[in-house]
Amino acid sequence: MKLIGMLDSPYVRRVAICMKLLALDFEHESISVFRTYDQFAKINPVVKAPTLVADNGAVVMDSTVILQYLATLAGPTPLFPTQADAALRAARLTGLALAACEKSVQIVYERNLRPQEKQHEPWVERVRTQLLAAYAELERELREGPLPDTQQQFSAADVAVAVAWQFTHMMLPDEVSKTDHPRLEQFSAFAESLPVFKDTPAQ
Ligand SMILES: N[C@@H](CCC(=O)N[C@@H](CS)C(=O)NCC(=O)O)C(=O)O
Repeated sequence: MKLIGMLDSPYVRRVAICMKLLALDFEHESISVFRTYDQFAKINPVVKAPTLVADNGAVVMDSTVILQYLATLAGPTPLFPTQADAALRAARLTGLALAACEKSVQIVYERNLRPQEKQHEPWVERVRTQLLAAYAELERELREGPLPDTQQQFSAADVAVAVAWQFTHMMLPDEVSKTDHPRLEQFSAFAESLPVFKDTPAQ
């Protein structure tokens, strides 16, 4: 299997970390959807990161879809809880973390890809409000629910939360206060200290 895309994408990073936690054998090709568009397009003409090239050559995109497929290759694992309450909490955390990633990416694209005179501040303000709402909800969830103590206990949802927080602060250091989100900050610091996160750096 090959995982295509750069680890500065939270979507690529969450898949790469989960693949390592699943001990799957894969090659990682660090190709940019922007700087190496044509090279990426030869693998996946839609040019979306992450892209997974399966062992039979099938090309699959979207981090959640890729993880859904990878779950079928794994035996029972804490990464993908199946017990209803745990699965529901994982779904809630994952949805919030992915919304936070999406809203962060939208601000980054608006700031970096659009000429300044074409940037639309009411849109950025709306996205910023959504970003803050996602992190406020995540902070509350992390305060109320259990968190993993070891790398082996991580669910894909825990990975998504940690990766999202790191990504937002890497790309938009001033948008979301760390002091207003102490549980997220503490959980992120713990996750980023673990071997699998260190071995899969965003930058
Ligand atoms: N929902 C997708 C989002 C993936 C995504 O937007 N990736 C970005 C890189 S961070 C990308 O491919 N950008 C290029 C584009 O959208 O044209 C997922 O979960 O994989």
